[in-house]
Amino acid sequence: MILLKSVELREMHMPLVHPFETSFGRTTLRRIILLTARSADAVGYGECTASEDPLYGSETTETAWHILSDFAIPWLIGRTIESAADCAGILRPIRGNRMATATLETALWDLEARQKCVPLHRLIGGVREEIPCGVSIGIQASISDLLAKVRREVSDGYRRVKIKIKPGWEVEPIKEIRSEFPDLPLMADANSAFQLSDLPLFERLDEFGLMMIEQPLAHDDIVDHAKLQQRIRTPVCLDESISSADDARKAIELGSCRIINVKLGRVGGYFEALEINDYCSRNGVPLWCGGMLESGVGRAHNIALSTLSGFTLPGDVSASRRYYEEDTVRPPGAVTRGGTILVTQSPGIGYHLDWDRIERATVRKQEFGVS
Ligand code: OSB
Ligand code: MG
Repeated sequence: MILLKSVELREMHMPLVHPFETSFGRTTLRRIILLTARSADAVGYGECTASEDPLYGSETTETAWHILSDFAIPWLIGRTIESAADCAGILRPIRGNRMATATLETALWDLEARQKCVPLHRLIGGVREEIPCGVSIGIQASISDLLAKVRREVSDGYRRVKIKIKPGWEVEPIKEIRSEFPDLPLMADANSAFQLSDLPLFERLDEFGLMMIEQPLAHDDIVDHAKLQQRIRTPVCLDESISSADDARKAIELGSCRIINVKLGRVGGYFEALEINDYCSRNGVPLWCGGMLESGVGRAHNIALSTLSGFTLPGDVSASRRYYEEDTVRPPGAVTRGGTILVTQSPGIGYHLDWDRIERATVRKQEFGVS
């Protein structure tokens, strides 16, 4: 049983080690919301995965702050729920805004795990003690910069490399990587930068034996993706288009994708992610855990999610030092020589928050309590 007594929201400013560029833009500074949830007997942490600008999805750090502070938190505070699994149902009347609601939902799962003194991956039914890791490499200034990055990640042991593509940065970069690394598990993420009329381009990419192509077409489309998937051999993986288990079912029924990237924020938290895991496992659709340039708390949640049975492919869960010089948790998440992360066995998300670092990064804070 959880009686939510208080919640603290804080916004942190976290500079990235290198700018991260995708087809929709470039990020140099993350504005990250960290949520602390408290009951009488336990505490839990959630990190908001909304971006600074409404370019990946419609949410932003600012809209998430509004939805959390004016709706989601007031709806749950002072309430007693049986378990964290009840949170999603209470927040369901809020349409969209899933990254906002996931911040609170995931914090309550962490709280329940700490209350029960079990690791979060055990509470959600995870089956892995070690997770395979991949990297996401942003658009670079030149092909030689890109090749240098790929060499570094391969020598660090990562199990697969994903590169970001956009019109004009697709065939050439992939061709060059392929000629140097013929057997590397390689994939490309377009973040919705193309249209069905670009079919000839996708037919060319078909020759490079990519593991998959991620979200080639519109962010809210599953119909054109189905037409595209019928015409190419490379598996289509959906990211932006999947906000719920129902979306996953429809995309699979239509043949819009053969693989799904699951992000806790995009789908509203663990309850929905678990439903997607069940549905996709029953239907033989492999999953992997996506990333949103999370700091340590979000990264820890991604590690827990990656232990679920359906998450059989390496995810975008990589070492924190690729993004942040100073992370919000201690020790910062690291990757083994074999390109894996060893799952911690401590209660909850299993990492210590670095409050000194968090305080220095905090630019605003708001407290909510039972009145
Ligand atoms: O589409 O997967 C994406 C980062 C920001 C927004 C969208 C995406 C990404 C990534 C980075 O690919 C994944 C990571 O956190 O390493
Ligand atoms: Mg993506």
